[in-house]
Amino acid sequence: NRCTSFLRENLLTIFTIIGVIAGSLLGCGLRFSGHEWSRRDVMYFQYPGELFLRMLKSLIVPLLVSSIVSAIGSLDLSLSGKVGLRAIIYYMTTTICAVMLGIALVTTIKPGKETTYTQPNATKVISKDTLTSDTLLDLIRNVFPENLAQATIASYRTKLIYDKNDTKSRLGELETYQIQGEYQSGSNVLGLVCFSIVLGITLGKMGEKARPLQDFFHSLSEAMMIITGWVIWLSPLGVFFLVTAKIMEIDDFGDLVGRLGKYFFTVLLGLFLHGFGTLSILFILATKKLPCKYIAKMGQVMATAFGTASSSATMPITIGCCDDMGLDPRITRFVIPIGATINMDGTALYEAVAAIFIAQLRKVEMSFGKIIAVSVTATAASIGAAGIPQAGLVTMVMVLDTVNLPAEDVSLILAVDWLLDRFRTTINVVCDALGAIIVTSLSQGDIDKSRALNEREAAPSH
Ligand code: DAS
Repeated sequence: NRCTSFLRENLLTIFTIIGVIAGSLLGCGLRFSGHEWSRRDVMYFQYPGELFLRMLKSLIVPLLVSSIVSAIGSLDLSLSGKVGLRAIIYYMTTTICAVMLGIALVTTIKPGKETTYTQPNATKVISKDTLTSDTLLDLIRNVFPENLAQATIASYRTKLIYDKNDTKSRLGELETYQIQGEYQSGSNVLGLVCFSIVLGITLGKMGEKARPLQDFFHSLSEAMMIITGWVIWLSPLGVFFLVTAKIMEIDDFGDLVGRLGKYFFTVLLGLFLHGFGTLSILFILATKKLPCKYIAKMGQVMATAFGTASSSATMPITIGCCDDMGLDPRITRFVIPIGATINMDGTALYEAVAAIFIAQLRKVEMSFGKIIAVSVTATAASIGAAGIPQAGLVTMVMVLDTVNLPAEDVSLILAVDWLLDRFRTTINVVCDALGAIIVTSLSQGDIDKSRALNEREAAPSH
């Protein structure tokens, strides 16, 4: 009956993983059936999956704001300060480790050395109001959005337009490869996070006067988690259709095993070593426990992250997973939404590897100074990237700009980005979840002290 209880507990995860595998098989079957699928066919297959993704995305803003505000508001200020500091130190440490690991691997394996460089016929069209070289200033500017309601609407897109005769797309008409990175909304979600933190601190300071607002945000957060519990049951079908449609529209697999094979392997190796090396070591150092039994409980989170390629959409499920692990919900609802927005180790590693891979393709020597520049901008770009599909590809334009590589070269790695995105998103989410466990464990002493203090204050004076 241990087996049956395991199956019952993990039924949804097992079916979601089956959804990913079945979607991959059907996608390959349809892709290699020889039938030319039109964009409309692909859209029909993608449609149910897109609805699932939109349901999860619609929870992001109300859950993010209500969780952060209610969590910080319910912690006393000194405790929330310590928790926040520990979380930021964890995020920066893991992201910098990921970038360094990525750079060590790409400069050792040199995936771009003997690969022939073919000038992409993609003319990058960046409309005037989007990415410019002062993106770092954009990123900081968006931490303070002038209009909260608008904060998650602005989208940003790079149009890589293949000219007709060279387009590798099998979908016929001139394919404008829009990577809708919603880069601005990614930064603007940063703005919501910043506002929520400030509001949470304010409610904490206001004490009893803030009770109505505090209760409102607490109830809103709980309500969002209940809705998440309903939506999550659609995961197997949702990821099945998302993966099927994505594979149906892949231009050519040749890149995957040919020109980009070594690059693909370098990124995967980096993500694997970071996930099961760096993060595990940090986890053991911080909690004195082995991470495996916790990672074993993250199956649904990893399957959803892999299926949707969106860490923001997976965020409600990550919070639910931490609740199931018995973590303090005030800590979880504080650090997970922030982590899902700014802590993307997988993306940071990927952007550092991709930028140096492209430099190798172009036979551009990377001086130590340039490598440092790539490290800094890859870290910043991962903070600025939104938790949505292929956001890391979009913000990588910022990394290329820094080392004077043309942004069009993003199109050189486009062919495999849809798959690497899924792996790096899974690492992003696992890092966030492990972070919640680590921060809770490091803050346990402060939590107990704060609880004892509150109980003493609440106890009737004798
Ligand atoms: N897909 C992004 C995420 O959701 C990561 C990326 O694009 O790099 O985390």
